[in-house]
Amino acid sequence: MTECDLNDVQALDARAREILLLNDRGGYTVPTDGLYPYQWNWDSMVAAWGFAAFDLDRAWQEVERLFSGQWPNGMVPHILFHRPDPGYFPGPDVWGTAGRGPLPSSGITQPPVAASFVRRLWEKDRGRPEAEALFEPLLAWHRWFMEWRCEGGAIFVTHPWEAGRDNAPDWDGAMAAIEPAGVQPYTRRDTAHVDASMRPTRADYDRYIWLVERGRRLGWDEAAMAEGAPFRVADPGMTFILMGACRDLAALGRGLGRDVAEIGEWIGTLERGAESLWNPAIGAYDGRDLGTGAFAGALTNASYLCWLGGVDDERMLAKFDGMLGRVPYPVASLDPADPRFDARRYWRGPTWAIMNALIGLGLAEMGHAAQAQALRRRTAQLIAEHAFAEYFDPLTGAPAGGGTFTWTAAVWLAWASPRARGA
Ligand code: 2M8
Repeated sequence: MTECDLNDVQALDARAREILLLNDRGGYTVPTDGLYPYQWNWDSMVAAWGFAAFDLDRAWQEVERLFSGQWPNGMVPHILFHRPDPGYFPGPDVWGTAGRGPLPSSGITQPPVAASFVRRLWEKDRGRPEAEALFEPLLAWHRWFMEWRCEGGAIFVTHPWEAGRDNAPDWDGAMAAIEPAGVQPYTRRDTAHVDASMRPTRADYDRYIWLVERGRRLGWDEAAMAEGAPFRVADPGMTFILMGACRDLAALGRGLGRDVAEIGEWIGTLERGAESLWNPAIGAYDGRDLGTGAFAGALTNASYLCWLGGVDDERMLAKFDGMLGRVPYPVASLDPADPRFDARRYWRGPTWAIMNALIGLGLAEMGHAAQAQALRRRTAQLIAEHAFAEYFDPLTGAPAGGGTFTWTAAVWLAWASPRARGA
C-alpha cells in the first residue's frame, strides 16, 4: 500500500473504528468477541489510545473502567470479569479472588502500558479532571511493581500471563521445572475458537492453571506467594515497559504539579535492572529465570523494547536494521533463526501489531525516525493486506488467532494508518 491509496486508507480507518465499537461492551472493550469476552488490562489501554483518535470521552472512560478494578494494594488485574461469560477459561470461579478487589478479577497483573497512554491522552486533552484523578492510582500501581515484582532492578513475572507474551520461550526453563501435579480437571475454551496449532500447548496450560490454583490457595497474598515461589522470570518486556511508563508518569506528574521524585528513583533502579538482562551470548536483552539465573537465549520482540524504556542501545539498533532486511513482516515475536521459532504459534514467532507500535513509539522517542517510520509503514502494509487479526505469520503475513481484534484496530487508528496523528 502506498500513501496515495487514500480510499483504501479511509476504508481501513472506518473499519478500525467499527471494530472498536463492535467490541465495546458499554464503557470497556473486549479484545475480540468469543475468544476473549472480558476486559483485559493492556488490550484495554491500547483501545483507549485508539478511541482517542475519534472519541476522547470514550477513551478516558476506558481507562477509568480499568482502574475501577484496582486492588487496595495497588495491583491492577490482568482481567476484569464485568459480566459472566462461559466462553472463556479460566473464569472468576477458578481465580477465586473474591474479597481482594472491588470487582471479580484475575489475581495477577499485565504489562503496565496505562501511564504511557494516559500521558498521550492528556497531551491531546489537557485540563481533563480524569488525568488528575488517575495520577495517584497509576503511581500506586507502579509502586506495587517496585515492591512485589522487582529484583535487582529488573521486573519479573510470577505467571507467563502476567507478561502478556504467554508462551514465549523466555518462560520455558521455569515452566519445565514445574510438575503440575493435582491440577483439577478442566476444559480449555480457547481451542474451540482458534486452531490448536496457533495456541499454547496442553503442557503449557496445565502449568498456567497449576500456578493459578497455587495463588488461589494462598489467597493471592503477595507475601505468601513470594515464599518458595515456583515461577519468577525477569522479563525485558515488563522492565522496559515499566521504565517507559515511569518516564511518562513523571512527565504527567510534572505537568500536574505533583512531586515525582519517587518515580525518578524507580527509573534509576530499572535502568540498572535492564543491564542485568543483557545476554552477551545472543547480544540482546533476554528473559532470565531468577530461580536458576539462566538466560532463555531468545531474541524476541520484547528485546526491542529498550527504546521504549529510554535506553538508546546502538547494539540493538544494528540488530534491528538487520532484522528489517530479513523478516518479510516484522517484528517476529521470536527470531526466525531460533530453532524454537514457530510462525503460527502465538508468542513463539508471530508478529503482533501492539508490540510493533510500542517498539516504534520508543524508536521515535529516541530519535530513530527512519527506523520508526519503516516499522510503521510495514505494519500498515501488513494490516492493509491481512486485516485486523490478533497476530500474523511473520514470513507470509497470513492472519492468525482471533479476528476483528481490538488492539490491531486501535494500533491502526492511533499509529499505523497514514492518517494517524496519535504517534
Ligand atoms: C492472550 O492472553 C490470554 C491470557 O491472558 C489468553 O490467551 O487467554 C495474550 O496475547 C495477552 O497478551 C492478551 O492480553 C490477551 C487478550 O488479547 O490474550
